[in-house]
Amino acid sequence: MSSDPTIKGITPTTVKYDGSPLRIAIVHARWNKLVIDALLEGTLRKLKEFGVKDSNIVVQSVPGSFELPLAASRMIAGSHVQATTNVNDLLSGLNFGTTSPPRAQTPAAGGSAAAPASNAPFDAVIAIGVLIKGETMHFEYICDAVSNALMKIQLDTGVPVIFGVLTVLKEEQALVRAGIGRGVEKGHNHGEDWGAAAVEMASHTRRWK
Ligand code: DLZ
Repeated sequence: MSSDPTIKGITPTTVKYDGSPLRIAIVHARWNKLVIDALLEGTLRKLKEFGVKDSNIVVQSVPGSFELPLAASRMIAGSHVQATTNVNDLLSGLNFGTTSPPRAQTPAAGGSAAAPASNAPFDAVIAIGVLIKGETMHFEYICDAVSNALMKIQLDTGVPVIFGVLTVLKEEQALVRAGIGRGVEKGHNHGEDWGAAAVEMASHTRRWK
């Protein structure tokens, strides 16, 4: 085996995108929760790093990945959808198997210190799911249906839909892609890339209108 560094992965952009005017929806499945929680944490952390305001992030869970396209589609159609959970409270409740210190609690959405909720259309939707191959053809059908449907939604609506769906053959592959691998290699949290992709694509599509 070669010890050459891998050429895989995204080249970071040199442009500094500003997330502060953006409104972003996250829809996530609840199957394989440990990995989902880590990916959600990475996504939220990156959105906040780019300056996306807590009050402009709406997180909606659905049962499984098969439900993601409908949720993404309805979030885009119903821009009035409001957050029911404060992003920082959500972050502090996530269980993703790391030893991060607990995060400071902030007032719930609608509390006195919360920024006023916006009902502007979403600039991007991030769909997060973890599909792990089992013994049947279930995996293949769901992967195919979900990836095609999410692509169709973004092309039909012009709103970027970030493909945050891991389609893995083994559990360990999912853990490593969420930065919580159990071996020496903890891996990289792909949620961070999805947060950054959402801010970049939302910024582009605002200019392309
Ligand atoms: C049924 C099912 C199976 C077997 N595996 C997964 C999975 O690995 N990841 C996931 O997100 N969802 C899974 N599901 C649930 C389906 O996505 C869907 O929620 C149900 O079939 C109900 O429509």
